[in-house]
Amino acid sequence: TQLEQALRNAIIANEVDVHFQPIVDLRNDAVVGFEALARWCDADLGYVSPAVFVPLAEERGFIESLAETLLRKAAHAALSWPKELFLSFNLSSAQLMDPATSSRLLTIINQIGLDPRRLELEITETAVMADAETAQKIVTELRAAGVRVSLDDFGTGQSSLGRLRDFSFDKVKIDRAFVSRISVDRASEHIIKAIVSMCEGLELQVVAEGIEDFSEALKLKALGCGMGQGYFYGKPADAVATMRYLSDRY
Ligand code: G
Ligand code: G
Ligand code: MN
Ligand code: NA
Repeated sequence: TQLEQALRNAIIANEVDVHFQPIVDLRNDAVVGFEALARWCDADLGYVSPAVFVPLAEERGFIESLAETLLRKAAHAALSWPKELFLSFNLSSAQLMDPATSSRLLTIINQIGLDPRRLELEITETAVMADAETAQKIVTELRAAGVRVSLDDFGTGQSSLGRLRDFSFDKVKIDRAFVSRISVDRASEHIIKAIVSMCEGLELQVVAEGIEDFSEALKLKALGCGMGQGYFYGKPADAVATMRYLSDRY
């Protein structure tokens, strides 16, 4: 298709970009890391969402080359940041089904010189479930190299608490569906409180996603959530704007 060809060309031409959204320590609002988010604007097709082109690349079998371009750009940017903040990178389900993924990712950051302890990989429960055995193997290899792994969109999809016991993660990202309802219904507040308490027991870090205003930030702090992310702290921005954001602070 036209979209597929345009995407293949954009990857080769290095035109798929990566933006960065800050993740903060909720106790003091200090930036602790950034999530890398793929962005692509085609000359003819205009802006195409990663929710469209990532699955397309997976289906058509070129997710590896897309992921490699993105990780290269993201890791390069992270090297130039004024502090050793972590870089959080999303893994797709096809990558979690490919046993070569761990060595591929480690080779890339090793070539670029990014310390694996600064890399964090976001995976979803849905992606893990597609091939739990392979996913487990990949995660184990990455964690052995010092890379941290977070469970993204927690609380949505086919969540299983058993997954938290059987799988070794470092961090849980609470889906913004809960955060966006925290001011309007008590149920979301109770659910977040329960997730935070469970994660404390399991020694997992917690990030609340999609914080859009001050009152949500206050509530999450009060609930003991350690980290936050969302438009209130910063929208995803390109590498140059991200450097500016950081130099204003550090
Ligand atoms: O940034 P935005 O809200 O448009 O992202 C839409 C979806 O695309 C989200 O689910 C996000 O996790 C996913 N996404 C964004 N960038 C990447 C990426 O680099 N790799 C993968 N696998 N998914 C991404
Ligand atoms: O699936 P994942 O959690 O990786 O998706 C992250 C996406 O959520 C990013 O692409 C980003 O554009 C979007 N996002 C980040 N912060 C906010 C926010 O505060 N509000 C909304 N509506 N979307 C957000
Ligand atoms: Mn994510
Ligand atoms: Na998420």
